[in-house]
Amino acid sequence: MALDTETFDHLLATISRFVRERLVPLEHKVAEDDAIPDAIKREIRELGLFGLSIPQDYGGLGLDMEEEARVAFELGQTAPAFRSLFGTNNGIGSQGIIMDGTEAQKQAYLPRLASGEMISSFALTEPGAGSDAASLSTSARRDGDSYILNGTKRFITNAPHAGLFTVFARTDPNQPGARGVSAFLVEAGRPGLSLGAIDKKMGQHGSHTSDVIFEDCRVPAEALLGGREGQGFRTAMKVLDRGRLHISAVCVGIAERLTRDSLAYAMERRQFGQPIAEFELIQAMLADSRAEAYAARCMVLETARAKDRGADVSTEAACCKMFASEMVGRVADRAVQIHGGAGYIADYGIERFYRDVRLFRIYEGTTQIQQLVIARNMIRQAGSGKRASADQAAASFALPPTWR
Ligand code: COS
Repeated sequence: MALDTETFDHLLATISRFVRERLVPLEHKVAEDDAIPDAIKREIRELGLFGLSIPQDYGGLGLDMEEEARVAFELGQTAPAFRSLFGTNNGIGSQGIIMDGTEAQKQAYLPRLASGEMISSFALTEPGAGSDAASLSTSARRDGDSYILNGTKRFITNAPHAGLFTVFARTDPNQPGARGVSAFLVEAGRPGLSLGAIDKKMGQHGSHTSDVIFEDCRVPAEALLGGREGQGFRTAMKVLDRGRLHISAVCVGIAERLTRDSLAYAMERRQFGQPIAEFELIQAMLADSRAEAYAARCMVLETARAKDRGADVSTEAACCKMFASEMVGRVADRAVQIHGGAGYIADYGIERFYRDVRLFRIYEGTTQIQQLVIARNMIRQAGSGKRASADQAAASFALPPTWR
């Protein structure tokens, strides 16, 4: 544990209270206004939520993965737009710097990201490069002691609010795949960097995405993440391994919230002379949701602990993301069904969650990409004839022993 048990329990209880007392009552307003009130943003900053996973040396709380997952279970108890505000600072927007940045880059940005003074975005996806991230075409041409960036990034979370972008661009035009890709830390406001209009999305209103456009955008050579070309794709993959685990934990939290709301409704709503919770067909849906959320919670915690022990959890994180994001989709669908007509009406908020959770099966790697990652790793491991390390074996404890 990064924090002592008492400190962490206190933090968790504070976040839980904040979510229930401050955020849940505002869910509808945030979705209607497509904006999070400034007062709430301030409280989120004061609670330290922007720096949950940023090391203490750089001003964050320095939570380990298990602690972060347990916080994410709590954050999932409300509309995901709130978490999205500080999600990039803790995850895909800061982890590249933490994992592969130079000391100067860490000093320059992490304290500001941890305090929430600066918002960060992860600019990987392009109009022509989504799941096939290694085919990206944004270019970064070396010119003296700077690089000149050209290209467009698409669906970039928090771009309209970002002060810093981790931008993935091709520094070697002769290397078409992953090896030609480098990562850059580009500050907002640079000449040649502009944003597209805010995207109109299916859900998660209050969280914003847009295009990020580079037109002869000159950045100093020190903006190259880690000071090394050709490492960008590996950085992106490592960041996503971690991000996928965090998203899985959020899915668990939302599934638990929707199951609780469904149970409360089923116990109150009466039909045929009794609460509908007395009907076995409703009970079956409640039980399925409860069991599936529990399974995902166990997977996430087990994988988080293995990651904290230093194991390579690429396969397990993909398993978690695939299962948890599909699971919360099923739970949200059942929640609408249990609420019946009320589930389809905006006032009850269930249809909002139904739309919100749809994104989890798409971003940070679609379900199909998770399947690909899992199967490819299985084949690679089997083909190499190597047994998994002890840590990996522990992380994949659910597999039959002969598979390890
Ligand atoms: N950790 C560290 N390095 C990794 C890695 C991981 N999890 N996964 C891959 N790499 C490395 C590989 O080792 C390889 O390095 P070498 O060339 O030195 O051997 C390099 O990265 C390329 O890997 P690979 O050949 O597997 O790349 P592919 O082009 O086949 O793509 C997928 C792999 C499809 C898995 C990748 O493109 C992907 O995850 N796509 C989804 C992108 C995504 O999630 N987008 C969401 C937008 S961000 S919100």
